[in-house]
Amino acid sequence: MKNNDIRRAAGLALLAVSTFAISSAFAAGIPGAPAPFDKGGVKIALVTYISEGDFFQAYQAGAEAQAKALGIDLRVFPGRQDAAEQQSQIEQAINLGVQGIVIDHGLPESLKDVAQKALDAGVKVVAFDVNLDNPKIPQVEQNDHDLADTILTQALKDNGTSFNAGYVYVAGFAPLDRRNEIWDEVKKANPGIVEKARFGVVNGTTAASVADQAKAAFKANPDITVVFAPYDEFARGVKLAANEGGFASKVKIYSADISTADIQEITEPNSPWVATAATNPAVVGAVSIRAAALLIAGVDPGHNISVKPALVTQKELLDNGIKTIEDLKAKIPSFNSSDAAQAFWIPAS
Ligand code: SR1
Repeated sequence: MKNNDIRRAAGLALLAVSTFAISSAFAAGIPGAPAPFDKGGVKIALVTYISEGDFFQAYQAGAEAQAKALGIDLRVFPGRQDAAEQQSQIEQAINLGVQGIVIDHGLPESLKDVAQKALDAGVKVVAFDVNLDNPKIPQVEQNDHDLADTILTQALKDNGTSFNAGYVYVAGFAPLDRRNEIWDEVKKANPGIVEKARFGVVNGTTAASVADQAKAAFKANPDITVVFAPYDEFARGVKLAANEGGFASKVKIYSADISTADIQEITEPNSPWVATAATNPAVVGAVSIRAAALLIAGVDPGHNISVKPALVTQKELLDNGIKTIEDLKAKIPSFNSSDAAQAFWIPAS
């Protein structure tokens, strides 16, 4: 190791240690909880692949709140859509001596080996929305088949079974791949649906990049009337393109996910974004931490852990004056909490 590398490693270790020291000030243990939660001092890493956007920020906030309630020192490694960096962050987490790692999205090929390395080191691993294909690693998801089925059923209800569609998709992301399976089924069952354009990108500025692609797609296919954009950053991009290109009045956008900013976009006058199917990402973040905590306590949380999505339409938001996620929590019980990965000793977040 060169001197620069040694200094960098020492700096990272110091940063990590001080992060733990600050956040563990309240970690005195939970009376009646199984070890090691009865004494406290449990360390978990949340290693993300995507950190931009409302969904991922809310997911992280939910994970942090649940970690705090459990007295866990949570170290968050923010992803930058960089597979090599995410891999190296998992290595760092193992070296820091965490008891658990939550891997949030990523590319399976770059993660399977390092996840196995963590397991071999005795670290418990939970995967959210990345299929690590390992019986020892529970998989958390938002029931993406159900999610896609829910939103596409609404699209058929609004538009009938024959329409020209645009579709936003990037292969390789587990939730998008699962949603794509349902899109394929719906097209097969309804031959009147014609997919005129397919585009998509996931990067640090997904919405803006998708907007550029959508502009070109609308220009080349002015007869598109429905866009399936099953990620809120995709939907924002398509909406921007539809507004700027003058297509907003004849296009309807169906998406996944929701946030307070999304609610504003959906409910603004003449918005083409008419419905979404979504969970509260903060609830999913909390579930991911609870699954890791159960594993650390020696309890099997189950292999497939699912948080059920709900349909949210523009009409419902407008009719009920819903402006924020907090407002939505009052209407949709599953936006407050989930039964997944619960135990009597786990406090609510
Ligand atoms: C690039 S994958 C984006 C999706 O991940 C989460 O499952 C969110 O629902 C989002 O749509």
